Amino acid sequence: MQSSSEIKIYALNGFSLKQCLFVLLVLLSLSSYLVHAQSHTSCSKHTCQAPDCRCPAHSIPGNLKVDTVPQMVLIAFDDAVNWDNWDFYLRLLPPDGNRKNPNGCPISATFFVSNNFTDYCMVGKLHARGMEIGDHSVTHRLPRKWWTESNKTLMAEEVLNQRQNLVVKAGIPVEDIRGWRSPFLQPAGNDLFSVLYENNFTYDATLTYSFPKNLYSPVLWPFTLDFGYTLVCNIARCPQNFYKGLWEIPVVGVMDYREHKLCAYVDDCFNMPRDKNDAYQMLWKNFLRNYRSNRAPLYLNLHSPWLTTDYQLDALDEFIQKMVSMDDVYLVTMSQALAWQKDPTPKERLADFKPWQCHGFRPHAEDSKQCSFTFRHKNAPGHGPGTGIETTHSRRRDKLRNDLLRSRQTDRSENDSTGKRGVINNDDQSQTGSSHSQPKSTSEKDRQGDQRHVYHHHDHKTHRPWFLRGSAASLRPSRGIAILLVAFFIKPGLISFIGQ
Ligand SMILES: *[C@@H]1O[C@H](CO)[C@@H](O)[C@H](O)[C@H]1NC(C)=O
Ligand SMILES: *[C@@H]1O[C@H](CO)[C@@H](O)[C@H](O)[C@H]1NC(C)=O
Ligand SMILES: *[C@@H]1O[C@H](CO)[C@@H](O)[C@H](O)[C@H]1NC(C)=O
Ligand SMILES: CC(=O)N[C@H]1CO[C@H](CO)[C@@H](O)[C@@H]1O
Repeated sequence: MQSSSEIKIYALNGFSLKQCLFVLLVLLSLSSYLVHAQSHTSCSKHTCQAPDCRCPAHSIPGNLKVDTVPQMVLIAFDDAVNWDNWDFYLRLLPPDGNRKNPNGCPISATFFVSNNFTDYCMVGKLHARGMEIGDHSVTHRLPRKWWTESNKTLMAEEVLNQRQNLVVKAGIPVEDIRGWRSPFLQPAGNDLFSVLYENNFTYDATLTYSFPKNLYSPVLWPFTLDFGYTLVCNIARCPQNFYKGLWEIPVVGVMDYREHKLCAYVDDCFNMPRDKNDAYQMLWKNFLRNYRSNRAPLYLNLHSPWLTTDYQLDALDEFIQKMVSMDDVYLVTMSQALAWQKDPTPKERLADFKPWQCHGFRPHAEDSKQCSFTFRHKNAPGHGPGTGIETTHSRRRDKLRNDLLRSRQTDRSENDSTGKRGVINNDDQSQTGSSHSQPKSTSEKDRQGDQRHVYHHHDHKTHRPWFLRGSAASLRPSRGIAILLVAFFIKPGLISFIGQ
């Protein structure tokens, strides 16, 4: 009977341990019911069903077995398209279509095109060769803060006027312009997402996601915003309202070649690759992470200036060649990835998968149409370095770069007071997509190095305790019942065990 004195220690003011335990268990199960009562407004397999709704998750769409899932690789270039980067695109995505996916169709990629310095004739040619063209704003203006503080009217101008530019100047059908990415990966909350939603955009590709932390964890699949954005808001302002059927293709970082830090953009790593092998290994290891875990799409976001370093261009070229040689890897556009996700098709049946067919591809589309290019090729006769065009262009570019650095410094001091820093780096280094960036001076590099991190904002939704956050964490009534049942079953045994 010595243990009964121990029991008294735990019992409170006249309540027996039995009663305490029972009350505790009842409370527990009650709370899980309450959580569920809220959850008609949260994402779960009951409230959100394929094909048009998807909660943020790692699980494979359609519950396919992992080795039947085609590994999608989503290469996306941001900013202006012009002579500064045209040759890179020709090399990586050859116009004769001889780089093919396993279904026999040419590989493709996505371009988020902003207006300033863009040659729309080139954009039209990319589109004719099966590339997806997305909307990346008219002005891509500085400072970055402008985008955070923007209102719906201003966002509508940026989004819709640029879509109109792409339609009118590049001759792209409006229904082919389905995606948006904000400059500097800087969202503007509901002021942005309501514009996208009301104007028939299919997806946004702006919101940064600061996981996975290493090269072994599975990667997030694209999801919809039917129940708002429930993940940690890495760069505020994230959308808070619900946008039924609007997809989010998250910006998931790639791990740098030292496996040390995540980079939002391939070209924006704290540890820049030192040679071709570093660059290739970085791409390859990140590929393997997806390929060997849940085969979520590999998101490779970059700016063309990264390719002005020859070994980086060579590495990406070799990487694409490697991808093309694998029989279960597909380089597709973002819209094609979403089409697959709505209709998850095992790789054996992809030959007939409609959204990945190639009837839209027109080989050598750039031969059929003569463009009068806005920005001359750096090697074009009479327009080499030192000509009027080049110097105006370079001066403008240098000014932009300085503005960008200044704005980052402003941002930084403003934000130091929060004391919180995120993992993903959202610096958008290039306004123009220039190929002439000189190797960075040490001081510039240092300054950038200082600003590797962006600020870790949490919106009010994420102030919920960790176990209630995200889609996977919502408790369901089944769990409440389970707790109650367990309570009733073990109660006599438990009490008698302790009580003896
Ligand atoms: C971009 O173009 C717009 C309109 O042509 C112009 O007003 C603006 O100054 C340009 N922005 C930059 C950063 O060059
Ligand atoms: C948005 O901001 C602009 C510039 O600050 C202002 O002129 C306009 O009235 C604002 N629109 C709304 C709807 O607040
Ligand atoms: C959006 O698409 C639907 C059908 O595809 C069409 O009826 C509607 O007019 C479109 N709305 C806008 C704003 O383009
Ligand atoms: C350390 C630092 O510079 N903190 C600044 C952060 O921003 C606020 C205003 O937004 C300044 O008052 C702080 O001095």
